Amino acid sequence: MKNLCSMLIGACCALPLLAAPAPQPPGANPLQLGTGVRTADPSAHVWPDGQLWLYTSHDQECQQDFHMKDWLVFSSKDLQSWTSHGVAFAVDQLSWADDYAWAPDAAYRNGKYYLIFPAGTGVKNRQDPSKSTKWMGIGVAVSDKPQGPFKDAIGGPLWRTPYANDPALFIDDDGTPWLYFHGKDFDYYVVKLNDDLTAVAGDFIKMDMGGFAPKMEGPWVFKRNGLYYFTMPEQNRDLAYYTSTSPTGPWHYRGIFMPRDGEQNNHHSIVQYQGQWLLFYHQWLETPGCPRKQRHVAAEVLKFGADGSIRPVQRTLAGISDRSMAQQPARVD
Ligand code: FUB
Repeated sequence: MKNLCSMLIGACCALPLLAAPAPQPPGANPLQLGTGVRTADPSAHVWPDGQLWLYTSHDQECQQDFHMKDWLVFSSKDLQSWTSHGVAFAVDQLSWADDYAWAPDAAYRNGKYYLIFPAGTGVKNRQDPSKSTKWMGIGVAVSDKPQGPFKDAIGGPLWRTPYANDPALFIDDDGTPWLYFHGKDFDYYVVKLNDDLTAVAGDFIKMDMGGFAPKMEGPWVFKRNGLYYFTMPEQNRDLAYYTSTSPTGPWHYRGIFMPRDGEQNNHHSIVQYQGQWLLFYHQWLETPGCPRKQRHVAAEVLKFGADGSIRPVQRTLAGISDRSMAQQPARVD
């Protein structure tokens, strides 16, 4: 009897332990960027301080649509713990836009840090698009520090027409800044910027996508072993890529490397850090207190084949938490 009692007590004591969720390892998905903070559209960069910096969209509480108002910034030395630097920039700092603080990008150039961002005004009428007044353009904000404070570098958008959203700035090895964006009719364009990134310095180029041009937002361009990669979410969902020997194409379609997870958008960036290639993206997750899934930034290790192909990437819980393959972090003084 005594044995039975102690067995029952033992079992009862064990139950809460069994029911408790496994602790999330540092750096696992979604990234631990702050309690209750909803992040999306991550733009990852490595700056001269040796840290990885993340600039993200900031979804509102239990967001139903995309009326976002500011952008957030985070940094990490080891991809295990993240420092939140709060709001990098906000639409209320703009005289020319008051809404649609969508997917940002960032750049370091000539000792300054730049936030390249889409913002807009007006209302989108989803039932009758002919009644929409929504407009979006691309702005540039500048700071002496990666975390800001940023200030509007132009006092207006880079241009008003054509419509522009989701900027991705790629600075080539020769220093040329190429700005890719999602433009009118969901096509992708690229334009060269001037040296201080505050004006266009060439024509808008509607790129040759090699005969296959699925539409949508969120381009990201990088270069690896002399090959340019144009990556984007097909139909805003499946992460796919093209390659070219030129930053302006023509592009050769290479396929999908991260398929959709349900009918929700995705938006990503790709960067090399401490010897590993990393994919940052957002997941839509059940979020306590919200009636629908909300966006949270996550990350995975990205691998390449010998032919330069991007290997298919699974969404994992562990994400980039296993740092055993990474080189030692660069010393930061
Ligand atoms: O976050 C707002 C919009 O949703 C982005 O600009 C798109 O890329 C999609 O992620």
